[in-house]
Amino acid sequence: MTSIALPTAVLLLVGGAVAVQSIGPAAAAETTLRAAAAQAGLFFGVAASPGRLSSIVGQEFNQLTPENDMKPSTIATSTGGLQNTGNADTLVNYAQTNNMLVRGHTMVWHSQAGALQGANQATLNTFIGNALNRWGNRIAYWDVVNEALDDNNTGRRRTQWPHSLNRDANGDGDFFDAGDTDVIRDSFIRAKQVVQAGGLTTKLCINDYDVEGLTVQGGTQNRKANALYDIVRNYRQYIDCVGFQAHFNDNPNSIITNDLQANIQRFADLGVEVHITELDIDDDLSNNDIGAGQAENYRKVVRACLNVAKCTGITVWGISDSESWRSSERGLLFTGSNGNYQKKAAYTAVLDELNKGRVPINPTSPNTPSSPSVSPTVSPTVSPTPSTGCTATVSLDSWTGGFVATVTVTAGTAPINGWNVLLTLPSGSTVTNSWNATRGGNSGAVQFSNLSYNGRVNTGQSTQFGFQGTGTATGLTPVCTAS
Ligand code: 9MR
Repeated sequence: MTSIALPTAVLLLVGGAVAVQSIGPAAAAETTLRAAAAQAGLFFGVAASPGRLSSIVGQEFNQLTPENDMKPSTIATSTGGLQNTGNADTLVNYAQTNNMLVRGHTMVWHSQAGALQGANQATLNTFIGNALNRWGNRIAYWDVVNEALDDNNTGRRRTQWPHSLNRDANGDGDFFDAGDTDVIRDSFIRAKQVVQAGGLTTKLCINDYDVEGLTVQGGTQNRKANALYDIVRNYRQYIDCVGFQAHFNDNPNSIITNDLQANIQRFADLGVEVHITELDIDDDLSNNDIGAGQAENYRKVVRACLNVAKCTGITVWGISDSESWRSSERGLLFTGSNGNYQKKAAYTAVLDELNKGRVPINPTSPNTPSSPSVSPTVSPTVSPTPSTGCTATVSLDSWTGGFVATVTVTAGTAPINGWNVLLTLPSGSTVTNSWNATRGGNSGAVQFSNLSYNGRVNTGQSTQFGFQGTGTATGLTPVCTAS
């Protein structure tokens, strides 16, 4: 007798209408990181060099980043040509044989620039073209620009080469205007041209560290993350993906915060893929907002990515603790060396979390009570308020005790040159952080105005700003005034 397995169907009564929700059988738990990640719809990768290509690499991971072998210090000549590509080729070939994606790392970077150090934009462009064309579609993602932003949460660009090429023509404090020179913009424009000319599918990424949370230790806003957000927003047509390096350690700007998921989400909302690109977590993370052991911290990071559909991959920065660039922090998933590796508790936690998939499991678990990294509810609200020249709508990501609001400002029947949005928060709610707007006030009636680069909005077009807060923000009725 033949038996046919049917998917289970449940009938739900929703607002008087009957909806059918089909529930497939629970997916079987996978036993490798790559299989569990693939089942959840993302890649799980590792950084490696040719000397570290033991069998575990192909067994456990489905993405590979050359840890050092594609850096300009290894492969660039002073005129933007290529040299010494042997190790890079070995890694790309290994990845192909083992069905792994490759992330090229990296092109435009102040560090490890080798013969390219001090080059002008034309030479950088030559190198960008050569590097992209050398491996073509065998590289799925390239870090075109790496670590462009200053340390210590200043929110400023670095000033050393290659950013010393930058010019702020009108002196307004940013490099986004047509008359400005911006090595980030020009490098991405070049990369995009090469991709389009060659019909490549390679995606172009910007990568940085200390950009992971909306806030840093103590709840201070993460200006570096905000600056990266502004860059991606302004150059969205050239940038396909954003890498959060995620080297989590005791530096106050490098801790894991509860708003990691909200930050991933705001970048995803720009339409780019987000990746965790260089993950390692100090096993003694004492200044940690989340405050848990290493395995639990790994779990939180993986969950934050899984909960955002456009977070499409996680890469750990090495296989084992002792072979890591930060061996004393024991930040990786395995111990051991030279191909003889042992799984740590962190490995088991990552595998388990990946196996839960993208849908948050047990969102009311006491382990995850009020964290924005778990089960946000998305509830769009529309402004009913008529306004002069513009309208504003609010979309909310809420969790118990907090929220992130994204406000869309739309010009009416004429272009506007500036805008002002007034919102009245419920009593007890406080804004802790905002981006893409200047803000007056933190509670009660809070006023947001455009910055220099996003005041001009053409007829029917929109721009967005956002803010994060504690408490609730349901039922907001924004009043938009154009200038
Ligand atoms: O892990 C890399 C280490 O082997 C190199 O000595 C070091 C040189 O700068 O670069 C390390 O990788 C870095 C990566 O390229 C960019 N983000 C920070 C990584 C850790 O320093």
